[in-house]
Amino acid sequence: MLTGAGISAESGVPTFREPGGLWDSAPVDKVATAEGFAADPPGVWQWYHERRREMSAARPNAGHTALAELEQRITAGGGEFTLITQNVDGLHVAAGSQSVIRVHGSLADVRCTRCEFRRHVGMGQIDDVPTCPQCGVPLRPDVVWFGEALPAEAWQAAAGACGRCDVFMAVGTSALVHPAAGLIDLAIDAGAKTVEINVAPTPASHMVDIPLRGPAGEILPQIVQ
Ligand code: BJW
Ligand code: ZN
Repeated sequence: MLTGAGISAESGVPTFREPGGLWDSAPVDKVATAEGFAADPPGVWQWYHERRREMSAARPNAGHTALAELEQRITAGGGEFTLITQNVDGLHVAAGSQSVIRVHGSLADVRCTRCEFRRHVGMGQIDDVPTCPQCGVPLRPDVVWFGEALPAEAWQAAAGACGRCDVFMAVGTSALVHPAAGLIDLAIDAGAKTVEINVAPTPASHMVDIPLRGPAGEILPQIVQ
């Protein structure tokens, strides 16, 4: 299972590339690259504080809950279920999903731009520009920006699961951002039955066996039923 921003849309969390989405109001190279952060830590933090505030008010929707239930059922029957998410909002864990691989990090975590310091800070209010207690430089959100490698352990686990799965679903992702979008190809190459759930077509739509058009919060509960 690969999820993207669309699964959280029905919880009120904005997506990136839809009209009116996050990339309409923020320049990607300024807020989602290491270079942009180095040039203006307060400006980038301001944008992330606003998103953290939005996320702290968001609650899991029927799509998140359905995936948690699907996992419970499959594992109770002795099967394997892996939820790979590109989302940084924490809503899958809040919904009760157990096996969650976050390939783009988490907005509830910060890390140092110089040393190995990392801390879970939750979604509550933090300093305007938090600094590292070990070396004093600005801390950054522990998310993956463009041009950065995905966390190695998470990526290996995600690629491994896709390489041995029988059924693969891509839910609420534009399938444009790599390497995450390449997980769909890995699953196809592994011979998996593939499903896409999305309100709009994506580059993956013609690749999957079953493209399902509609909101994840409606389709996923029906699949579980
Ligand atoms: C609904 C719905 C509802 C709405 N129900 N559906 C190969 C080819 C081309 C480019 C590259 C490539 N390999 C690498 C690249 C470069 C780049 C990339 O992919 N660029 C493309 C955009 C062109 N990738 C990278 O830079 C990655 N790093 C990398 O490759 O490093 C290489 C390296 C190796 C070794 C050492 C060093 C470097 C990193 C990518 C990081 C992405 N980060 C972001 C920001 C995270 C932090 C934050 O949140 O601020 O991750 S960008 C943003 O996009 C975010 C998302 O996770 C990601 C994916 O977006 P997502 O989730 O798909 O959202 P949307 O908005 O695009 O789509 C929403 C979808 O939902 C839509 O389809 C709607 O229709 C649908 N929807 N409501 C169902 N109710
Ligand atoms: Zn440090």
